Amino acid sequence: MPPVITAFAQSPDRGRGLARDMPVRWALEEVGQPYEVELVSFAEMKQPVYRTLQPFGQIPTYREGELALFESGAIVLYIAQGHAGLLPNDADGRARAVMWMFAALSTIEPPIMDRSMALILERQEIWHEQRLRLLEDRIRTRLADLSARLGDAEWLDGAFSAGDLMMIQVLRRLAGSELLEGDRNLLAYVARGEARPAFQRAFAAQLAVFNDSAGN
Ligand code: GTB
Repeated sequence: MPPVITAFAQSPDRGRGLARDMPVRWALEEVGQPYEVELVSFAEMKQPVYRTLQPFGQIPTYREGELALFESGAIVLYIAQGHAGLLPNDADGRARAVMWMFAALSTIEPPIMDRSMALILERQEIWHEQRLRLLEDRIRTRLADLSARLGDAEWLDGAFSAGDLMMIQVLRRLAGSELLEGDRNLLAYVARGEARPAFQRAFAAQLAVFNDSAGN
């Protein structure tokens, strides 16, 4: 039986590949592992039966035999550890790829998520502009450091790895913003990730869900 992941039946991102089933789909495509998708509504995600899989009532989850996982980063790591293609063979290289996954999720993503939330939830507040400037300055600093570290390399540490996958997915949340557009190096890095055939297949699969749900 192929693994089964859960994803939004109706994704609020309208198929832009920003929901967190995207990195899981991308990882599965990179390693050539077929998978099935169970689509869940917001109401279903909050039911006790779903919360046995995901205590916070969120997507994605991953089931394979007796194993049930949640947290997109943990799922991508599990997939990467079980297949060739997303982690280097040598122990030091593997540890560094995992380090980059953590850097994506715990150093780069937090201010980016805070900005997304501020744009959605805090526009009416009198302090919105001030907070947005502060968050964007924080993001700029992080991106400049990341860009300097990447330099003119293709990927963060040798061959493409799960670290790049998570980092590129996090950076994609800034698509269309001058924060990313203003850094040609990182913009090209994201474009290289998005050009990978595995990314394209994953993106097409989640977009098809949106198109079906919208009757397109
Ligand atoms: N840390 C968890 C993980 O990485 O798996 C976070 C999971 C999570 O945030 N899931 C979101 C969810 O299920 C969907 S991806 N939310 C429903 C809820 O909490 O009730 C986050 C997301 C949502 C929407 C957009 N968007 O519209 O662009 C992008 C990303």
